Amino acid sequence: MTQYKLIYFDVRGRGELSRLLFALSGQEYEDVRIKMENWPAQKGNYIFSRLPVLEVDGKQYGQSMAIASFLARRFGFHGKTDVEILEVDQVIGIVGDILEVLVKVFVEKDEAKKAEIVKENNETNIPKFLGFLETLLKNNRSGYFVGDKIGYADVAVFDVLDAAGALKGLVDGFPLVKANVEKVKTNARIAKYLATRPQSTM
Ligand SMILES: N[C@@H](CCC(=O)N[C@@H](CS)C(=O)NCC(=O)O)C(=O)O
Repeated sequence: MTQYKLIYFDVRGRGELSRLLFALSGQEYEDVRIKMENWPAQKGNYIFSRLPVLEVDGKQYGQSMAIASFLARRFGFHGKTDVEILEVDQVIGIVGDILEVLVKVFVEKDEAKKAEIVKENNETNIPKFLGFLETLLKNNRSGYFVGDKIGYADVAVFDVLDAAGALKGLVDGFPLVKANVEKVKTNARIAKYLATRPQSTM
């Protein structure tokens, strides 16, 4: 049986999407969470000296989105046809756009500038991307982004909106996205994982 190990820090960040995909699949894996204070000593053990890293039968792979995409394919949550894969990747592109504006908040050290970025994100950037997602759900009509069951795209959107603090308030103006997020949160395996996952602020 294939052995999986996911190594990341003890936060959600760029590792949580893969953890959610493991949860959704029901696949067992080792969830290794490195403490920041231990990182400098361990950094050299990992490919690219960055995390997350996925180990598949002892071989290391880096890059969070490549890892998530692989897990989605392996466990049957990616698109089933080339067009469905395009549709999933289209959503993942929007998730990347949201991540890009979120990262600006985390890297800004000046509190006043940080507040300005948060304001612009909440008032302009994130609603714009939520609008794109609402359109995709309207067109697909199943309540899911691609096909008619929960998949990689749905979980990725939930994860990035959670990180953006958009699950309460911001999402309210986008009823189809809100309903889609509810479907993800109430999926039995995801719900179980969410109830037991370590609490972290990011
Ligand atoms: N593009 C990479 C970025 C990886 C990355 O920046 N990882 C950060 C944590 S989110 C890291 O390992 N930082 C510690 C370091 O660079 O020493 C990915 O998506 O995996």
